This record gives sequence, C-alpha cells and structure tokens, in this order.
Amino acid sequence: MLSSRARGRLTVMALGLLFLLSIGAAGIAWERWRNEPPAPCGAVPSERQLEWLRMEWYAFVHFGINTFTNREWGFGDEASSLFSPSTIDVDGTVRAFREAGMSGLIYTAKHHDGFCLWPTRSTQHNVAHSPWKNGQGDVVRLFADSCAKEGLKFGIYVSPWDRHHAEYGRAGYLVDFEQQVRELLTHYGEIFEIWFDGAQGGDGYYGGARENRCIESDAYYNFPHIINLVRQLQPNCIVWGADNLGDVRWGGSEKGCAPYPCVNVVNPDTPDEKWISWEADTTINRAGWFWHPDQQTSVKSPQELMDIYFASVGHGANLILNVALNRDGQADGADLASLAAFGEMRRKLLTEDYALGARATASSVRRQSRRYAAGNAVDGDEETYWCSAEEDALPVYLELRLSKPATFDVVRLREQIRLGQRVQAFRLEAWRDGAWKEIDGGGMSIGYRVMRRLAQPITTDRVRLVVTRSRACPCISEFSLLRTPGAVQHTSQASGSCDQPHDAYLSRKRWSSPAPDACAAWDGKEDTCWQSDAAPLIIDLGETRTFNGFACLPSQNDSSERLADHFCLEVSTDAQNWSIVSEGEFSNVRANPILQRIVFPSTVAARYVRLTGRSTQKSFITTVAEFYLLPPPMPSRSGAADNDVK
Ligand code: FUL
Ligand code: CA
Repeated sequence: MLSSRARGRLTVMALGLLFLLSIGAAGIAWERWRNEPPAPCGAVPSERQLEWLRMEWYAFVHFGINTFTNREWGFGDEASSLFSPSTIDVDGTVRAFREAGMSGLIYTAKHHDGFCLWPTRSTQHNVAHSPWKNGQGDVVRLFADSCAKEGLKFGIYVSPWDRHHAEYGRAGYLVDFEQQVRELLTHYGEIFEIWFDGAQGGDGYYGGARENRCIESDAYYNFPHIINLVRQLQPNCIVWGADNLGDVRWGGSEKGCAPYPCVNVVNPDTPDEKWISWEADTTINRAGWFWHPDQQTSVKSPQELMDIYFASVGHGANLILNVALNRDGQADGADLASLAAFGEMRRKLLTEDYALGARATASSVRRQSRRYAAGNAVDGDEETYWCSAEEDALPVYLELRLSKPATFDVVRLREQIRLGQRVQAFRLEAWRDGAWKEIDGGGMSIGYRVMRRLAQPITTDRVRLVVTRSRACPCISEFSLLRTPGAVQHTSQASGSCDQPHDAYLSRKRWSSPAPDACAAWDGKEDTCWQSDAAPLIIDLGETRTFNGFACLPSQNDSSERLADHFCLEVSTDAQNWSIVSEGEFSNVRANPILQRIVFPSTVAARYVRLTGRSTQKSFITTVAEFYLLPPPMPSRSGAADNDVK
C-alpha cells in the first residue's frame, strides 16, 4: 500500500507529465500548421511535365526522303530508292548536341511523305526497301543508340498526315498509324516526347489517287485513343500537339518564340483548367527543316540563337532547335559551328549566379516559418521557395543584398509550380543613389522560369522583386542574377532573312510591271509586299535574261494562314504567249513563311515572268514581299553539282 504522501506525489507527477505531453502535442500541431504549404492554385503540372520542363532545350533532327529531293514536304510518290545516304554518322552529330548543352533529341521517324525511317511492318514504304545498307538499316535505332551512349533523351516525330498512304483519310490508315506509334514506342527504349504534328496540306499521292484529301478535323485521328496507347506503353512520354489533348503545345510560329506572358494553364478558372506547357520550335538554318544543298549561307548566327533562346526558354517554354542531316547522314559543319558557339555563350550566361547565397528578406513570410523564408529563393534549390504571408496584401516584395556589388543584365525567376502558376505581374528594382529604381517594369508571368533581359547591365548590391499581381500568395523558388557574356548584348530582335546574299540573284534594277504596286516585290524591303487574291504577278525584266529558278519571300506579317501554298511560274518573250516552267508547292509556307527557293529542271531565257498563286484551300491570297531570279549555275564552281532530284 502506498502512503497518502506517495500517492499525492504520483498524482502530481502524472499531472505534470500530462501537461508536458499536451504542450508537446500543441507544439507539434503548431509546427505542423506553420509548415503547412499553401494550397495549390489552379492546375499544376504532372511529374512528367515537370521533368520535361527541366530539359530546357534539345535538338530536332529532320532527315528522310526530302533530304534527297531538296524539298520541305514530299508529295508521297517518292521512290524508296531515293533514300541513299553514303554513310550516316549519327554519333558525331549527337555528340555535338551534347557538347552544346542540349538535353535530348527528337527525330522525324516519318514525315508527311509517309516514308518510314525504320523497318516497320505497317507499310512497304520504308527504309528496308531502300539501297541504304541493302535494306538492313534502321535510322531510328541509330539515333536511339547514340542518344543512350551520349546521355541524351530520345524522342520521336511521327506525322499523322501521310501523303503516301492509299487509305489516308479513311479508317484503314488509322490501323497502320497506330501500328507505327506502337512500334516506335516499343522497340527503342525510353521515349521522352512524341510529336503528333498538326500540319495537313490537303493534296498528296495517296497510293496513286493524287488528289486532295482534307480531313474534316483532327478528330479523324482519334487522339484520345492514341494517347491512351502512349500512356500505356510509355507512361513518362510527353505528348506534343494531338489537338491540344496532350501535355505540350506549339509556340505558335516556327520562329522559336513563345508568347509572353507565357501562361501554362488552359481554361483558367473553370473546372476544365489544365496545365499545358509550351514548346517553341525553329531551325538553326533559314533554308528550312530539311537539309538543302545551298544552305551554308543561311545559318543563324550564335547571337540570333541567343535572341531565340530568350524568346523561348526566357519566356518559360522549352526550345526545340532543328539541325538537319545532309546526304552524308551528318549535320553540316556550318550549322554545328554556330550551335557550338551558341552553346558556349549559354554556358557562360548560366555559369555564375550572382544572387546565390545573398542575404534575402521579404515583406512577409508565410506563418513566419523557416520553411518559406526568403533565403530559399537564393539557395540554388528549385524545390525550396519563399512564400509570402496569406494576409500580406499585394504588392509584396523579396529583397536581396549581395555581399559585394555585382554587374548583371539578366534576371531569372522561378515559381514553385507544383503549387501552380501564380504571379501575373511584377517589376524589378535596384537600389541606386539612395533610392529604389525600376530596372524592369514589364514582368507578366514567371512559371517554371522567366529570364528578363535588362535594357543595360546594372551594377548594384541590392535588388528586389516586387510582385504586383498574383492569383494567390507568390511562391518564388529562385531569384538569380546573370550576366550575358561579352559581345552578345542585345542584337536586334528581328531574325528575318535580311542577310540573304543578294549577289546570288539576278539584278532587279531594270524590272517593271503593269501593276503599279508590284515594285514592292523588288524594293529590297521585306516589310513591303505585293499581294492579290486573284491576279498574277507579272514582271518585265527589261531585257531577255537567262535564269534557272526563282526565290519568293511571302508576306512577313502575321496573317499567314491564308498564304497561297502552291504556285505556277510562267515565262514569255512577248508578254502574249506564256509557257509554264514550274508548278509546285510552297511547302509548309503557312506555318513557316520563309524564302521559297524553286530550282527549274533546266535554264530558261525570257523577258517576262508571271507568278500565279494557287492553293488546295478555297480561300487564299498570293503575297510577294521579295522576288528574285536565280542565275544559272556557274560551270566552274567546285562541287556545286548538287542538282535537285525531281
Ligand atoms: C511542321 C511541318 O509541316 C514541317 O515540315 C516541320 O516538320 C515542322 C517541325 O512541323 O508542321
Ligand atoms: Ca530555392
């Protein structure tokens, strides 16, 4: 039996313990409450999309039948025997991509011409029926292996539009298309992205029918079904396009830019709100997506690539940059040189973040918790973030004090997008001469990443981000200060084709036309343009000239959906009797209105030229911003015997 004294002591002890326990429990609850993350705001990216966003930029490789026919879109009637590269040095090219800092590669396993670059069972129209390696080769395999070796992710472009297939437009084709997707996602290891291109130009070979087959809509392809198949075979694979049912959408042009503000949610504030990321695509060479014999002079400069980088990656999109393979199965040296130089510039830009480890403070911190402290934005870790207090009214700010003044001209910001894309407007300020001065007032979105180029380099040890509009309390995971390497500062935003070598064309000094406004087509200005919805463009060359082709730059303003996508070119010696020299397609001109270069089967001599636009679509407009005639090839030019296959 315990004495009453002992009993009393025990009771006190028990009570004490209970008290401590409840304090502890309250403390734990308090800690939990303090560390509780804010609720996600709107749609959030999937793990797959997050992983993909980290890839930032990667290569596109166009290589197939068109490489051998000097076309951008094959008609579908090309013989398999045309595919005859001497060798294919995929390894060298892929290594160059890796060395430039690219994270992956997407290869055109089948383009619109329908020729499959792997030995598919779905159609005879494939590489097994080509002379290359006596039909034993597989280009898709070469790329997959090479990427695995170099540590690059590998992706596939497979065109839904198929100008070769007899059943295209009908149910029969869909069976084969599904088979193609199945093979590509089964036999080549991990595929990080599959591109279902939306292009559809209407006419084609279609097993010999040679007719126009405009499908009603993308519903024809039954993408929900195809996407299920992709998910089943490759759960981590990003689906591009597919009528916007996939994970990623097109940047909207083929110039390599994404819109700004760059908003990653579609149908915002509705039950259908969904996260779709942006991908901006373009080519390193102005000649087009496929390799062309005369493209050496059309390579975009490293500075232009830097502008493209800021207009895509800098806005929050991923950049897919095309480098075509030539007839020797490798990238041109000129393309790779520019790529390497740009890669070096990018590396230097990203080498040093002057904000890392800075002392960071903020207008408020969520629940005063260290987990959401300002310092999280300068710790070099994308996952940790600063979050303002829920009750803190906008504007809120995040301030950095550097240990010593730094010079920078690029500010990179990231949001913790696992919690949604929140920020809708912000400005940047630097502390100079005793006051906050705005250095950038135009921020309209952040998302996974935004890189703001300042008008000029700034030297300071105090900067701040001021968020003025946000869907919910901002969650900033990174605030970086970067500097563009030496010579690269701000080239012009324009990356048109203004540096085309003009002596590659006949002189236009004596040209005239019955149409008064036609001279806009040879005034040397890409922003002036002759246009008509019915009449042809007639040019009097002033004297009889010999030429073997023409080049035509369509309108460069943004209304390209109606551009004539076919043409007929006639010549005459008296402006009365005309004969057709060339008829054909301005392939892909609506998505990519670049200079269209058409080489005739043989040289012609004439004084008058007549260009008529055509289209497979009812409504169209013929536009000519600049028109050139190509001089006949000079017999002495070494190795210039790269004649077109017709
Ligand atoms: C477009 C195609 O029509 C072009 O030929 C190219 O493949 C580009 C990437 O996509 O829609
Ligand atoms: Ca962080």
